[in-house]
Amino acid sequence: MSKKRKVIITCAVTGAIHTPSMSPYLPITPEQIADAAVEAAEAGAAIVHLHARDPETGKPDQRPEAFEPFLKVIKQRSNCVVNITTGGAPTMTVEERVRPAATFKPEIASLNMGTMNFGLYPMLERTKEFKFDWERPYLEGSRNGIFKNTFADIEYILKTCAGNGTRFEIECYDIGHLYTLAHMADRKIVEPPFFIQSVFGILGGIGTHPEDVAHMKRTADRLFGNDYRWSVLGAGRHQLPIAAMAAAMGGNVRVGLEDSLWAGPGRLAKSNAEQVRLVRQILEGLGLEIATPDEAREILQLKGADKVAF
Ligand code: KMH
Ligand code: ZN
Repeated sequence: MSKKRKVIITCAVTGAIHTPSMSPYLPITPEQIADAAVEAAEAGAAIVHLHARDPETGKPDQRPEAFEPFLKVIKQRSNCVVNITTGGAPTMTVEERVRPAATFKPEIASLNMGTMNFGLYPMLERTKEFKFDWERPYLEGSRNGIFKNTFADIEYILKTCAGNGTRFEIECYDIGHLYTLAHMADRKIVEPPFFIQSVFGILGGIGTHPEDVAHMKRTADRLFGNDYRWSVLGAGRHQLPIAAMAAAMGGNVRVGLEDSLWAGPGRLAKSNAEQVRLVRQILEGLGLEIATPDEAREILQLKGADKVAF
């Protein structure tokens, strides 16, 4: 009998898209980020994808010192795979962005595969009152800003982390990003198996239509064959529909308050774990089993939690 497929759930607990005034449940402090990650893992997430924030203002903070307090706690309390962002926020330089992953040498770090528009400003319509001065200009600034990930930036991140044994969550927001990965793979700058996180529904990237999901998978199949593991995330209200589609097509899934604040129409998720439980229901309803952290390590060929620097 063939081995049953296990689905990897990633939970991205806070990110840099949403701002504190949008939801009281968005984790901000190191304690909140650690608790959110551990609870998500207990609910079934094999991987936690982590950003840090200034505990006073909630502003994205990419200093290694901002990550250190929660990394240690998560490692003590959970066997989950820790994934550190190198995306940070679109307002940061690539040198700032890579520092936490270069310092702490995690099992996984994120890697964004192209420069793009990254429109956060439509969320200004929804939130009228902001608690902190930085929130409105941050969202407004996305009208004229870019998320810069040039070929040189991508190589810089890969080379800075080379030798650390860190593998990558390769975030592809459009079809061209898959071709950029194929180019880097041809040059042997990045090694398979590739963990491709297809991102649907960011304003500036591919949309959320089932044809978009199918096209992304078809293209990745054609370019990478058996050399990749596919995961998806849908932004905002598309989170669970995209997860359901991809799970039915053989994919892995990412949830978390980084990508969506919602647990249902008009209903804010009260925690990251709530979203993990919701996606788990879908997976189990489809007759699928979820991967433990150690199973995720085997599937993605990760180095192990004993080889990180935190
Ligand atoms: N929130 C995702 C759409 C990163 O951390 O490298 C983008 C992201 C980027 O996860
Ligand atoms: Zn992220």
